Amino acid sequence: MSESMKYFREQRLPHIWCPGCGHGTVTGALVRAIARLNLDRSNVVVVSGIGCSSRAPGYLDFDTLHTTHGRALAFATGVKHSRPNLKVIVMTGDGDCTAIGGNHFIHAARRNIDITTIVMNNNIYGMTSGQFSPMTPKGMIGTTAPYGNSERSFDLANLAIAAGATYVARATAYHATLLEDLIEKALLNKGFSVVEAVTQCPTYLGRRNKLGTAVDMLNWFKESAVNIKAAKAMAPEKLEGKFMIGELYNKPDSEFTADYDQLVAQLQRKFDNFQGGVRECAQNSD
Ligand SMILES: Cc1ncc(C[n+]2csc(CCOP(=O)(O)OP(=O)(O)O)c2C)c(N)n1
Ligand code: SF4
Repeated sequence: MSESMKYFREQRLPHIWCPGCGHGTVTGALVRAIARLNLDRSNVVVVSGIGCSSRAPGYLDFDTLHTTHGRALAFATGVKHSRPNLKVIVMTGDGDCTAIGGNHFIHAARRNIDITTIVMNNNIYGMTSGQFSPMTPKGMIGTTAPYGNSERSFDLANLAIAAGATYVARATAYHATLLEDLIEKALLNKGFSVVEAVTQCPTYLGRRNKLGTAVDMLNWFKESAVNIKAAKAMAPEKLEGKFMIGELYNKPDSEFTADYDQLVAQLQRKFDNFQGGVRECAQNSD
């Protein structure tokens, strides 16, 4: 039995995902990263919203919270704020995180709260049968965009960086080893970390857009993703139609719960001094 299997609730298997779905690959990468860091199971909390991707924590043997659609980061913020010693991880989908959950996402980034967020981006709402999400590329077909999506999509990594996240990375279900490495680094960052895991939904995105099988979709990731380190040496025309993977941003900064605790300690000292002063006054007036 592999070392990482100890983190699974085997009695909850088999999982609900369709054959060829990329969500299992991403879940595997997270669990292997946790195993590498040998994190204590009783200190890890995994939180999700609603969606096929958000079912992942149900298979994991940590304290897990399967919450409401879009609210994973709100629940996770509550957990981290009340118990800052815990390692809090969010597993979310592109719809869950960037549509209904978009506001929570930018504010968690702004606070730089120490939460590692794995966004399983399959560019579609899988669970509810393929409506377009804020990350569906323009022109792609979804059940709510039968003639092609006419909206522009978010660049999640740039959004996270602009909002204040201190670690931002991207990999795909094809680049599973890189994904594991990046999640490990994200878990080590003391601050808001985002790993965008580009995954395939062959059932809805793939089928409706005639992208072929899950293997064809993985091959497309292989051909279209360029590591940011390699991209630096490439001519712009070679990068047309490609997307970047690897570590996109890594600039640690002060973290919300640590700052908050410091503020509380400062106020406590002031309060203690004030109470000491009051006691002295009372004694002098006796
Ligand atoms: C408040 C609310 N609105 C809408 C839904 C319906 N809903 C459930 S899952 C989902 C989309 C999930 O998409 P995504 O987060 O991209 O995950 P995926 O299923 O693709 O992994 C939606 C819209 C809901 N459960 N609750
Ligand atoms: S509908 Fe798509 S995202 Fe959901 S389990 Fe199936 S392949 Fe995965």
